[in-house]
Amino acid sequence: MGCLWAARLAQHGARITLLLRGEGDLRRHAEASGQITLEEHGVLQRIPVQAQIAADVTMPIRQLLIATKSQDVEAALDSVRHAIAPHTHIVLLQNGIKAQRRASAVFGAQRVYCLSTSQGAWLRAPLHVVHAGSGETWLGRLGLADTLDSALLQSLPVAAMGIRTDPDIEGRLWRKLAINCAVNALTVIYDCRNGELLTHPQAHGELLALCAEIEALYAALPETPTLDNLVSQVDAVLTATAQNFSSTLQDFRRGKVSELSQLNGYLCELARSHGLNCSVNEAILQRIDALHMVHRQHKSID
Ligand code: KPL
Repeated sequence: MGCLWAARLAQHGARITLLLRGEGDLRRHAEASGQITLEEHGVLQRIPVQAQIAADVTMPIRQLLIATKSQDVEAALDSVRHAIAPHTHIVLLQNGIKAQRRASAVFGAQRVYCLSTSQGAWLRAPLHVVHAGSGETWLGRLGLADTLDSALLQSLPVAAMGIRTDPDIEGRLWRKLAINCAVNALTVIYDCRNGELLTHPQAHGELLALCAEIEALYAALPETPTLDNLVSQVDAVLTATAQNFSSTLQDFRRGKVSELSQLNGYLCELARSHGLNCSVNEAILQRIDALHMVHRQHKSID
């Protein structure tokens, strides 16, 4: 997703710099001739972008778009903290809401913008992104229903990314979190496309049990909005994305740390802090941990 945004921002005329974690990423940038390849409907565009190791940034950053997985947001912010000035806009592009809440608490909700997107993208190779499906993108700040900074909006690829402002981005992120908690882990457990959760009887039974617990937790937790029939919302998302592999299953297959600690894990954290039962979500997380262990063992045998 970070590559898609970088490409769109560059096409929009923004002067952007990719902030990379280390030498390995910098080498891959050089191997790609300093270009992002954006693939859409089989057509390739090559877009030159500058890159730098995050820790080496010296100038204050005007706009910082963080496109890491949600569990890496804090480390990403720490790596450029010295370059975050009072005027820096921080834009977060993650699933879940834990990282967004934390960053808003640390930096102030006024300067932390949250994006929620249904754009689809995946990496064919380092810095080669396939734009797999256009969708909408919502932008807002937690707890602030006012209009957004017009300079920020002008600097973003509003038309190309279908960006719209949402005065209740917090509610949107919570609702998306509920859907991700219901869907993502199960696609790993059943190793299936999203749509199969509707047709596989056992998976569907588990989906219904998860939805029931998530809906009950949202009704009981003070910070969450009430969900209006989670099962039918999940049904609609699974039908619309039936052929897709969830982001969590893609991470799992690549042996990457999944975002589930920020999804079901965060919901369980909140539940426990209020003495609420979240046993269905906990059991799902334990099964995922066991699968990760088996996956790692297989890889070390290979
Ligand atoms: O957001 C998603 C994800 O894959 O993370 C869903 C809703 C499951 C669509 O694939």
